[in-house]
Amino acid sequence: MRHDDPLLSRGNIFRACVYAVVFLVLLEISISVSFLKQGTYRLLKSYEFLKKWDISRFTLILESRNECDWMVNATIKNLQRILDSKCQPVRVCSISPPDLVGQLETYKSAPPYKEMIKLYPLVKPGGRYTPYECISRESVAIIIPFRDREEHLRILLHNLHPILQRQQLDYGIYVIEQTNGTQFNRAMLMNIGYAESIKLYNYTCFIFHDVDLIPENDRIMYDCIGSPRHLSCAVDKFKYRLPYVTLFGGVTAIKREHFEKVNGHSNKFFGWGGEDDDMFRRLVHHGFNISRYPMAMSRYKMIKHRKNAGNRANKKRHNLVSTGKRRYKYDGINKLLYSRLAIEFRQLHTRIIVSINETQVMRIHEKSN
Ligand code: UDH
Ligand code: MN
Repeated sequence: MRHDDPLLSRGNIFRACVYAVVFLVLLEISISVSFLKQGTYRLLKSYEFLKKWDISRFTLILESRNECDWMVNATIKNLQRILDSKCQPVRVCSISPPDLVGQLETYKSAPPYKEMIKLYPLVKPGGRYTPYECISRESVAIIIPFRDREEHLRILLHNLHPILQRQQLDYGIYVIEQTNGTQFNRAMLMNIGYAESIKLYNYTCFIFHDVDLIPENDRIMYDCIGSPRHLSCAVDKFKYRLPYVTLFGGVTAIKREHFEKVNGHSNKFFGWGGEDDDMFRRLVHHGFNISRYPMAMSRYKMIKHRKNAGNRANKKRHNLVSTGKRRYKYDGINKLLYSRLAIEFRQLHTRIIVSINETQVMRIHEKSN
């Protein structure tokens, strides 16, 4: 055995090579980690832009990186979707979704639920949907005040789900059902829909939707803008004309922060009529302008129906509307008295069954606040 130069022994040379390889591997890892941090940081920064609606910048930053491994480490909750879908949706959904068709033939009937759920396989239990191809700008809760209109509901769901999916919305459909025995309270049910849906998901936009109104155009976007929007302006039942200019019934869209600012709807309107006029006044009182799409676009069909016995015209409605202003502060979502009897996550909607005690609700007054 030759041991004249131990430094250059094979063993040592081999060891040196191993150290060099290990060193290079570590160097590579540390470079990747710093790149990763930088990537995550850039993503965080871009998310800030997103929040400020600077969407082009957000898209740009994401597009400039083709690989998505670094994104996998982003910890932002709202971007979980990118991760879940293996980095698929990197773009924020467009303001004008690509698959919209405009004027539509509406479905006037609907298959039984057993058949219908097969038509909408991407809808998750509770009537929830999140687009796979892009990141939605906001989350929308569709709130439907409801009692004893099962067929209308089936037809509405059959019409709405495909439209909302084409609109690329992150949405959920909530049917708020009032039990029998009291006069129907549409506005209070919508308040309950707001209160219950935000317990389930961070909704930022609300669409309050009569069960019997079917949109005839998928460009009527079910999203929220800078001011509350009245969507159902031209209804076939009224010969596609606006019955009066301050009408705010049927289908409306309101940002969560705006809805909260006006304390939601009034809870005091039992029976038919007045609650939408009260809401219109509330919004105007708080400085909002109501916006509408052009009449030619915002067309709806009302499914034919009679007045329900549990929804008699409210004789007190004119008086309630004219004295409404003094109640805005305490009559609304900050004082909601009801019992939730059930919550059911059905295949194409969430059903929330509530009972309302009219005497109790009417008794709430300023001093109790
Ligand atoms: N609603 C129910 N069940 C009821 C009452 C009302 O689900 O018993 C809900 C439903 O979402 C409905 C909305 O409240 O779309 C508005 O009630 P409505 O449809 O009875 O009111 P609308 O103003 O009708 O549309 C007025 C009576 C029309 C009579 C027409 C006679 N030709
Ligand atoms: Mn109706």
